[in-house]
Amino acid sequence: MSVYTASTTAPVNIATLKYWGKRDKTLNLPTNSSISVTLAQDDLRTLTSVATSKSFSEDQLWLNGKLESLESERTQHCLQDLRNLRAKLESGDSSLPPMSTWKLHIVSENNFPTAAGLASSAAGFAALVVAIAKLYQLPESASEISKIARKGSGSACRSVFGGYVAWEMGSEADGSDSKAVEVAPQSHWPEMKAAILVVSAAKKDTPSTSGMQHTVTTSDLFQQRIHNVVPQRFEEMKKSIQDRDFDLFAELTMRDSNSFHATCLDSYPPIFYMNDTSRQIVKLCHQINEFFNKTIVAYTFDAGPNAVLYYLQENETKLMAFIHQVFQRNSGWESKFSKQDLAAFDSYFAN
Ligand code: 2P0
Repeated sequence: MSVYTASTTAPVNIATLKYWGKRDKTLNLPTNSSISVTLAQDDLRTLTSVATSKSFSEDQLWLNGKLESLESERTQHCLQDLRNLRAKLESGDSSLPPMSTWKLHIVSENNFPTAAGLASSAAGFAALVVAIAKLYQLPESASEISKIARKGSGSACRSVFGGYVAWEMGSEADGSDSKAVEVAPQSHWPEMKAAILVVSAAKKDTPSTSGMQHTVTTSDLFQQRIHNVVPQRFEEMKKSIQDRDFDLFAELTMRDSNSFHATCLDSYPPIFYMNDTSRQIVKLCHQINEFFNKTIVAYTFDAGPNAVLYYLQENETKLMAFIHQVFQRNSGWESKFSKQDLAAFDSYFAN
């Protein structure tokens, strides 16, 4: 009996303009548009392989080597949408094997440690949906496929693309215009780099899905954010990427992280994702930019205390020297700094 297979990888994405709030919980329709930068696939990605055959008796998923349930409503939503599209194809071409009625075996693995504190759901759902779309040979565009990944997890729609990605919130009640689009490919701005500073590997105490709904229903500041802040910032950030304007990109990214965490703090009772170390990193980044009299680094924090820093390759050593100096860890960067750099940082911190 024939077994048909397909594989794909999907990258981890980190939002620089945050998605926080749903206007429809079942369809994962957001209250604002968002933008993300994809982390390099060689570093952080989910690899998913799918197989289907008439002989398979049930849908099965192995996640990082463990058999997991596929029963969640979100996963079922994605599988159903993909099967419906495949069934439509089959109804127009009787030579196609009737895969839409067969069971699926799915094997998925992340190449990044759970301790990095990165949400794996975005890359995971994106890889799942893209792998099955490939298996089914669906002709739909990546943006169309992103709408299915969105139903798995909102931020997953952005991981269908690499590089710089926008998730347009859309306005239709059925979600037909709430999709990811490419702002620019990674090759447009290859000097952009990201570093993750792991502050804590502990599981976050307020999950994103319930946290954002709590903010929507209790924060006054949230209304200000979605109506008066994000729409303009969305256009400005896209332009900063298109123009490769790091200064502007960095400022918008830091402001948006602060704005998102401010709405969390303004929720009632408040939600705290950042901790003292996170705040120390925020302060440090501003100090670094002040020290160099130039914006060389931007921070952003998701629904947890870990920092993601964005910087240009040319500034990597300077930036890491500074961070190393402050946190005094065995970072492996010691040997890369010049004596002059270290002396300059020493005297800065001595003052
Ligand atoms: C984002 N986050 O834009 C924002 C910033 C966390 C902070 O998307 O309920 O896991 O599955 O749609 O996508 C985390 O939320 O939530 C998230 P669901 P998701 O990346």
